[in-house]
Amino acid sequence: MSTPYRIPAQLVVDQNQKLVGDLERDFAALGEQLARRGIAAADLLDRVRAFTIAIPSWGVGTGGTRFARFPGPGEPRDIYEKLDDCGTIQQLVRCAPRVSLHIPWDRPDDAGLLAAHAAGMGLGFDAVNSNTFQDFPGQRHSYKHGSLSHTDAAVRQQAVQHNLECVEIGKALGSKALTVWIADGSNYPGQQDFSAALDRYLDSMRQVYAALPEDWSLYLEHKLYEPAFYSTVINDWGTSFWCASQLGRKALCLVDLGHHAPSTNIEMVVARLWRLGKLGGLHFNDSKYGDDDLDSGSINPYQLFLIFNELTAAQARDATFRPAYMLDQSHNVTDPIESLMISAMEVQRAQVLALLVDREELRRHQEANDAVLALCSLKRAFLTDVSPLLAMARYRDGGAIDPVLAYRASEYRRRKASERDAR
Ligand SMILES: [Mn+2]
Repeated sequence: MSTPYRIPAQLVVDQNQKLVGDLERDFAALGEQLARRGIAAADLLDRVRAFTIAIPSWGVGTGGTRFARFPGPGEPRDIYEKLDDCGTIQQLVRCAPRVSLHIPWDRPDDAGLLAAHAAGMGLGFDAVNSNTFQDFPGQRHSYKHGSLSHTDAAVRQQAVQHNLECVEIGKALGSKALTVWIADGSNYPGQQDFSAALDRYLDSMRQVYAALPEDWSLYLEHKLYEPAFYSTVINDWGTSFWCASQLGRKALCLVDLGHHAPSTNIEMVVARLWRLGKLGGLHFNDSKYGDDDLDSGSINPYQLFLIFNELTAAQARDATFRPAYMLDQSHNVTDPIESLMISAMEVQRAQVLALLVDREELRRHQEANDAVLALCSLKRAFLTDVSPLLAMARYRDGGAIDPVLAYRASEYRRRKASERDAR
């Protein structure tokens, strides 16, 4: 097999050359604006460059709905090709250096080999994700009626074993966390004993927890509904919190933005879980109706900012608080690489905007019960255009000033189509 196409470093340099003059002027103007607010752009730039978010291995393939899937040209066919695409994302945006692996969709033949290959591309591995929500060929028991909370002990044991295998693969990859989301639930009133199902889930999770290395975290991901449409075993943050508390120190809650009812105050869920010492991480995506898995920041960037406002406030109180960030989206009509690059940058933007909030001033307005000025404090931060700061961070780190422009100029997708589709 010939060497897979990579975007030449010189192409990025040439693209940047066309844009760097304007960028430097815009960056200087933003720097002056921020200086008037007592913020040093150089300090902020360091914070921007320190921000990272994980890319899910399944995210670089075209997604689909339950109606259809429309695969694009040059889709990655295996985990190595997926890593190539993740490497391209990281090459251009410089804030996505880790890949979150899904087992068994992307189960490696040799995890050590995969880890070495990834390291050669400057990539590492984030949390591993187990899958007990569908059946795979050769699987002994079906998950049709549940997995970790199934009524049949043999099914539960199979699901536990799968999670233990994920931990083993993760160890070889250098991962430090296992994320568990289960689809267990029911479609009809009376179908499931809510309490017994929760007890069975916890009993299974205790076995998974016991196999976890000391320096690992176990992320519990809740979801309101879907694929179960009447009830779900781990349906909300309260249930997730209780389970994480029962399991122990290494068990933490993971908040996927799409896993809530449309009007849920997610920033408050984030604040609550942090206050209770159980916020482990977030899965970013955007939605309008349900778990739409649209690109982060595409529908409600204000909500994304308000979530980061809570995360930043938490970090101001506890500098050791380091939640795990991952994009968890489905790209049905766009080039996944473009969607993931833009989404990573939008999450990064929300974090920077939250850093602009004058916490001391906001606290004064809160203490004085001045609703209008408190809101103005937040809005002033949110309405700042920090694009030059994000672009400068990418430029300084060797990425692209305009990642989508550079990506299109490289004709990466067309080249991958001829490379991958010619089987
Ligand atoms: Mn998720």
